[in-house]
Amino acid sequence: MRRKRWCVLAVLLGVVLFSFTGCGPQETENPSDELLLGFSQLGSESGWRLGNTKSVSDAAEKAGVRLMTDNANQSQENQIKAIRSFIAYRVDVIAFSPIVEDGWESVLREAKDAGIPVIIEDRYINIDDESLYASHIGSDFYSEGVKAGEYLLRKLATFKPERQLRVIELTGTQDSTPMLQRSAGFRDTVAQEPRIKIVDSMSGDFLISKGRECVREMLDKYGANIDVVYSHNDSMMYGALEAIEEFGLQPGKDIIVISVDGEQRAIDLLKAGKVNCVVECTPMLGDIIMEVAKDLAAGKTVEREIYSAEQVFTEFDDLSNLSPRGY
Ligand code: GYE
Repeated sequence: MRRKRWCVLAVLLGVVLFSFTGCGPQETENPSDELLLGFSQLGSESGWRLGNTKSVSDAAEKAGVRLMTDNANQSQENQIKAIRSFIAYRVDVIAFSPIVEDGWESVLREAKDAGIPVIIEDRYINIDDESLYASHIGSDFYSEGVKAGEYLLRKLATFKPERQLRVIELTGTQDSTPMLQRSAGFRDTVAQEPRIKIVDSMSGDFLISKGRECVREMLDKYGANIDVVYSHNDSMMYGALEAIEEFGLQPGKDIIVISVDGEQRAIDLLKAGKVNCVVECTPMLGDIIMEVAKDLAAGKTVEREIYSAEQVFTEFDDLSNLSPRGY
């Protein structure tokens, strides 16, 4: 009996020692060589965002980078808390996708004081002290707005000269970079054409449900006097299509539909004639983030601004050979 108790004690002691000496199953791969990256994702509002989160985690696994992630559920406060916890944990590099542009100064100063380099991914920040981040990796949202406007000018040229196009705009999250820049690029491009008028603009917060609500409201207000819906992302566009169909109109024909992102579902709708133009914005930023994070951890200088190459898909293009979008 006594002997049995000793055996149990010895086994327990062994287990305790095993875990304290760091010989547990996750630790066998020499943790000191692996870079630890803290990644704060802003939320899960769209297919684009889910694709972006997956791209980061797949790339981390491929690159042998240990990832500590947090999803802020659309709250800047949560993002700031997550970044603070990465600092407390002493990660090697921090990457985050900022929900809005302002309000990052103090937390980034804390990261700098702790000697942790920061990568801004996807959206931008508005900051006086540029030394508070090392690199920004993402899209040129202004040029996405320009491409949407250029498509509309091309479409206008297919109508009789007296034709006017009244546009309603569905904007993304207030004060986020894609919202500000996709608006500005589009406006600057169509401003040269008096036959194109932006009659209303509402924020759908990048969400399907809000896109649907906004378009319902605008159709009630303007009736069939809407010629174009310009949506700042695919999700809001899916909601807009439902509202247009409910109203008894045909999206893609009665109302011209333009969207940004380029999810597979949006491309399928473009091929089906329900959408007229989809501007690409790629969420596949994971590999480049890992590359830059490794360089930063190795003390190398990195590029300050890394843009993705992006295209535009329209009803005028041959889309038969387009490879699967992957998001
Ligand atoms: O277009 C939208 C997402 O910041 C580029 O955020 C991103 C945008 C994207 O939710 O779908």
